[in-house]
Amino acid sequence: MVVRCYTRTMIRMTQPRVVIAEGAVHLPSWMPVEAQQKALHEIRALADGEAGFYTPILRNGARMRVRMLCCGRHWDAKTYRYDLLRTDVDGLPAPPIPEVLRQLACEAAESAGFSLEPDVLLVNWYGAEGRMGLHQDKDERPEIIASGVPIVSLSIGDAAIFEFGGARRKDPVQRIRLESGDAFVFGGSSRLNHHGIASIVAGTGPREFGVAGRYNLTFRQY
Ligand code: MD6
Ligand code: FE
Repeated sequence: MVVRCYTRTMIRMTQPRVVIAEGAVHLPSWMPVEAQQKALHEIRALADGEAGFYTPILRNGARMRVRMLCCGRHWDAKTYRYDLLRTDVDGLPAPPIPEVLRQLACEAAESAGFSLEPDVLLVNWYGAEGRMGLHQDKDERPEIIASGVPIVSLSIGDAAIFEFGGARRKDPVQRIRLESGDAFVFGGSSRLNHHGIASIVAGTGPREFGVAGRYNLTFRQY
């Protein structure tokens, strides 16, 4: 079944779009405040559900410095594979992607000139000390990666210093401050570029959200 996304109003077309590299687009303030609040509502419902946040433990035994929750499929930190069950956590099935969030991801992809039919959502929560080392997202199906289908990232809460590098780990990185409401989309020839979160800028999120830390949502097509 092909699930279609509704098209956004023309207002969106006039919003800023910063091309960071070929296929990598930063959309500052892409989500209106109401959309961020709606997304937060969905995240809180997931967090309160049976299969809530956990701290992933990597195959080398290290604890990640984020708390995670996966929808659609679960990203297994021990095998670096996607699974329908949270095998490395509690064996529960990954909950479905909430429709409101799925729609947002489709729209963000469109705003960046891409098209995406997400079937996986990873929600990461970062506290003040949260970070994520430079990595590539290469655990999706090879044909999806090869086709350049993008990953859509949405940020809510505290700002973060995002590092965006190149195909090789040692390539120079650009530092981009991602604020609450920003979208970052990368696919095409940037799809396998290294990236990570150097730090969180604590206390910079919109006060009215009542959020501690930062949520990052990455939508993928597996
Ligand atoms: C983060 N983001 O923003 C970490 N991955 O917290 C990612 O690792 C990421 O922003 C793939 C595509 C976009 C991203
Ligand atoms: Fe990533």
